[in-house]
Amino acid sequence: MARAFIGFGGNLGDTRQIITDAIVCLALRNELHIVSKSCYYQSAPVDALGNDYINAVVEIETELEPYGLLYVCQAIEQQFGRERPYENAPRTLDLDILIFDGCAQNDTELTLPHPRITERSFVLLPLLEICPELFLPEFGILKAFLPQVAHQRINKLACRNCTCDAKTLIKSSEPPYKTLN
Ligand code: PH2
Ligand code: MG
Ligand code: MG
Repeated sequence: MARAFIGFGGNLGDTRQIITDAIVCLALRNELHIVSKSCYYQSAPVDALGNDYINAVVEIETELEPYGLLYVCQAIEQQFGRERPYENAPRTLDLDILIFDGCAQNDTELTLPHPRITERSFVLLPLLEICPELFLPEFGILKAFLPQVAHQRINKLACRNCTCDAKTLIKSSEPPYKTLN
């Protein structure tokens, strides 16, 4: 089983609800299970237009290969109406694989670990919330980068299902949520 971290984000529509529902969709997949989930964080768009973003990070264990997980993530984005009219356009839902085990690759479709993990408070804070001592060979101990993002405005939100594990999350989420075919 591989351990991976996925970043969730969005700034179009009821993003908190969308992320909550999307995590349920992810949890329902047979090929993976959710280990932990961060709270939700609100921040200004970085190098992008539109409303404030809501972001969260989820830790999973999976039998999938990195590209298998990428296709699952893209399918969930599609379910929630993701459109790509231009680069970094406002979006209902964005799923980014941040870390996949010790995997290091630089493909056009999928770079691992995500190259900007340490530069963005909206990734670093939720990631460190669920894994405070995280170490990556490419970057070292991640918490050492906190001072460099300290100037970026970000608020941790009191969120729905904030501390639930995946099973409780599924039970407590109000149907109907969209299911995968
Ligand atoms: N995602 C982007 C570009 N800018 N800004 C915030 N605050 N949160 C994001 O998730 C985000 C962004 C491209 O994926
Ligand atoms: Mg992104
Ligand atoms: Mg993306």
